[in-house]
Amino acid sequence: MRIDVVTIFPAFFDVLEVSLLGRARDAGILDVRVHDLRDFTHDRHRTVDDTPYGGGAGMVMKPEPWGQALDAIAADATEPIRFVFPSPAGAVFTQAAARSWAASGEHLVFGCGRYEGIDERVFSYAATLGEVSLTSIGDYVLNGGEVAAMAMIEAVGRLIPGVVGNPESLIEESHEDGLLEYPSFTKPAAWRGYDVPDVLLSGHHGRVADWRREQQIERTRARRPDLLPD
Ligand code: 6GU
Repeated sequence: MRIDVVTIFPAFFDVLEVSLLGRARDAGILDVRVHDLRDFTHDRHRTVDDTPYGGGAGMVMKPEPWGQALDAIAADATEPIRFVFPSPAGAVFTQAAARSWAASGEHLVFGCGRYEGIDERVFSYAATLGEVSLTSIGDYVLNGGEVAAMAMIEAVGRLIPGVVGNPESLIEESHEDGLLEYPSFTKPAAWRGYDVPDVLLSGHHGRVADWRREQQIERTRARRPDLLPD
């Protein structure tokens, strides 16, 4: 899977070299390329922002460097592109979106804005080159799209076959079946006065499965009732 990132802070993405995603890159399963937006400027100061028309606080990212960056990426794309612009004003990213993007065969391009955002015309222009998603990772505010893009890259990347060693671990986890994950325990069976639930030591697979399902429903009701049908 091909993923490009455009940012004024390429160093945020250095962590893509570690852990499972790093191994997937080394193995050629994920091809992630990070671009510095300032490389697409032409003035001495490598300017990427300017004051907002209509006034107001903060600065807005200028459209010209973005246009050049998106053109350069589109010019050497071999698959249909989905441009993802992380934005607290976007639709909320979900496991369903991660699944859909991972399965689509699309080339993902993350456009990370800073300041008060990107000139709105960039999104219209991007839509002439591919699909466009403005996507938030939750109802809180970050300083820019980089951390949100990292979260989405990890969520999508781990669904690409071969990135996660044991595909079964992808099935039994929070959100895949619409419920939170059941609690997990390992040895020792007794630790600092806390015991592993007897049912898990019983060797009775049917009872274990029933107990785990009850736990999933119970914690979803307690922690995330919004996920349950009314
Ligand atoms: Cl995608 N960007 C920013 N700046 N803040 C956020 C976000 C994204 N998602 C939640 N908060």
